[in-house]
Amino acid sequence: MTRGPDADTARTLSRKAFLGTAGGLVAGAVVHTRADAVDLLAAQSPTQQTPDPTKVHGPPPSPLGQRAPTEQPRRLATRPSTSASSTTPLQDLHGIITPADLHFERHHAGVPAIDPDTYSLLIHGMVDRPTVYTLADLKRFPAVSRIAFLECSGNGGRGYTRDPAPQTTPQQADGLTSTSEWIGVPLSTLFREVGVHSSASWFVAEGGDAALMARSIPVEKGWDDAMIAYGQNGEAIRPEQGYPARLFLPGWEGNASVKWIRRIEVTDAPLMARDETSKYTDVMADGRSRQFSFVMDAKSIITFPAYPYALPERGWWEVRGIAWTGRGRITAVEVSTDGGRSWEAAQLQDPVLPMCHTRFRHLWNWQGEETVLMSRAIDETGYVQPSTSELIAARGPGGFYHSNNIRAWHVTGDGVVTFAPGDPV
Ligand SMILES: Nc1nc2c(c(=O)[nH]1)N[C@H]1C(S)=C(S)[C@@H](COP(=O)(O)O)O[C@H]1N2
Ligand SMILES: [Mo]
Repeated sequence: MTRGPDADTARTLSRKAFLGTAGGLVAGAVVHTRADAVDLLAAQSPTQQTPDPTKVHGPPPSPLGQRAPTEQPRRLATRPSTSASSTTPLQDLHGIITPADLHFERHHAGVPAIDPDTYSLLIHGMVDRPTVYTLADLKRFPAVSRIAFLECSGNGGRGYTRDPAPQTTPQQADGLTSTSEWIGVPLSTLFREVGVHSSASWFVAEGGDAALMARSIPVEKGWDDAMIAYGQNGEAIRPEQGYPARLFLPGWEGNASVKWIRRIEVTDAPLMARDETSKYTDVMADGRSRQFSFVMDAKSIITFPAYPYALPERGWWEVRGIAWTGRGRITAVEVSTDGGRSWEAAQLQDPVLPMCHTRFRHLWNWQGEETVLMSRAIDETGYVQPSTSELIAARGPGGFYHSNNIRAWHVTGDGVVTFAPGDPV
């Protein structure tokens, strides 16, 4: 039987199933006789807190489900302020979908309360028919669904250094990325409805929160795969994610996916708004700044084993993580278990979707050596996730946005795992 890494393996019975012995891959409690099985069931016996579940009926069905009380994944708020963020507990998740209540948050003026009955979206500017859409109007158009990541371009700044803090969790390192199924109306449908002029080259998206956040987007993205999303993982989009509707731009920096969207102005020039001039521009090594760097570069992070986990024993461990890219599909993730001296192709777990978190897995037989674990993502354009030194050489020491350099985990001979510089030795 394969046990999860977090399982508290009760080894009260004989344990003979190790790789190379009884054929099992992972150490577990092996049941050899009927007496062993009776012992095992007795070990699950009731305590004062939890009565024997085979002796009492449980509660009836309920209108709203709850997590098991022993599962308490939490977003981590960076600082208590209205212009703040909270991170997804990447190390606690399975698969690729982020439960909506754990989707990271980033907002510049708190979460507004917007009445869906009076909500509207105005599209005007270089169009034939300026139009106001209600939420019901938006929902009436043919809908699309897309499973895709959303990442803040400020994600991962903590790893953009040759000397990162060892006590950093995956959530703290890279928790400003999440994946949802987004449901909504393609912006191209609305563009056709209002008759966007062929001479238009940009559109400005404006949010209805107190930040009045505005971003200029090349009009091609609107025709391509942009959407006005009102659904998230099977339900209405959460208030934190932009209820009742947001712009969603697959693969592009989160900031441009304007939440609580209330206005789109089609133009022939960018607005030069605050969030595309003083912020969300990237200082380069030569001191100049890069503007409108929309696409998120390929990136990956090992989420297990990772700080604060400690490997309890030698043997086979599955190194697990996520990789993603704004340029299409992840085609490979390579894992090094020897500090970057050698790299092996990890297994990609289906589904592998474009612009979406992709799971990778790699079996590792740890024999108690001190080492460094690393992963690097490769996408369908051939782009390879850079080392920290490579990225610093290109971007200079002051990089803050788009920090997609390799992440690494140092493992001591005792199995203690800490965050480490993403530079192969
Ligand atoms: N109206 C509005 N849209 C916004 C923001 C905001 O503060 N106001 N924050 C942006 C930033 S910086 C990011 S990273 C994403 C975060 O989306 P999420 O909170 O759904 O994860 O929303 C973007 N859209
Ligand atoms: Mo962001």
